[in-house]
Amino acid sequence: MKITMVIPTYNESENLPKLVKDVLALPLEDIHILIVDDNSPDGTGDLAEKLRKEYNDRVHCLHRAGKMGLGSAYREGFKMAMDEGADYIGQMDADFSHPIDKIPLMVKELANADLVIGSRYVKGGKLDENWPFYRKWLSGFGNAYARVILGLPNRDVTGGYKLWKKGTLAAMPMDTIKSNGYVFQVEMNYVASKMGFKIVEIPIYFQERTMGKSKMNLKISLEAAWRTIALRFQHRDL
Ligand SMILES: Nc1nc2c(ncn2[C@@H]2O[C@H](COP(=O)(O)OP(=O)(O)O)[C@@H](O)[C@H]2O)c(=O)[nH]1
Ligand SMILES: [Mg+2]
Repeated sequence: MKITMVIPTYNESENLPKLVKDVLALPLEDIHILIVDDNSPDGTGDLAEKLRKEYNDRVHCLHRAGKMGLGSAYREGFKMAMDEGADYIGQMDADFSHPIDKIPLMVKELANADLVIGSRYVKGGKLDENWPFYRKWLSGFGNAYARVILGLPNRDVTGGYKLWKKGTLAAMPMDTIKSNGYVFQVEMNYVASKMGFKIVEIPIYFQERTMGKSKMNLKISLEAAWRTIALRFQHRDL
């Protein structure tokens, strides 16, 4: 059972070495990492190459010319992971917000599901306790906004911690998934749900990064706000 965790990076040199070490130390025999780097100015791409050599090709790299967004990084990364024969394909951030020790449970749950989501909004799930009230509110509001507009049954629809079966991902109409920023997560969730895939959520504690900077910005938020509404029309025939 080959598992490939796809990790998009932009200026994550402070996080990447420990992240790779911790993921590959999990008690999962055939777990791999695919780093999708967008020519990070801080040298994350070179670091990824070093890690690839250090870990004897359990680390794979996809180098892109420049910052082209999270959605497009995942689209390319998924394709490469599938071409390289992964059975399970994961998505996770490079900044330790997604608890690595939950991967084995996600793998276990995926045996009886098409997609597993690490969820902040199911019982037992939680947002960083140290986040100020407005950040918690914004996250909760964004999630509720997307759930209501799109009528989604699962709880965490904006999160980016996911594990897909190859068959699920291969059946997703990727050429119709147009989001580039973080709303890509919502679009994938929406399409998977409309296609009738079985989605299971497991609770996670989402910890805010301690190193590096968030790439969230106003442009990404606005894309999320309007595209959430546009998604209803875009995928009306599904
Ligand atoms: N390759 C690539 N990675 C990105 C891009 N934007 C964000 N990321 C990565 O996506 C993950 C989530 O981003 P982050 O800034 O932590 O978002 P936040 O948690 O919402 O503040 C991190 O691993 C980032 O390095 C991008 O345009 N290209
Ligand atoms: Mg983050």
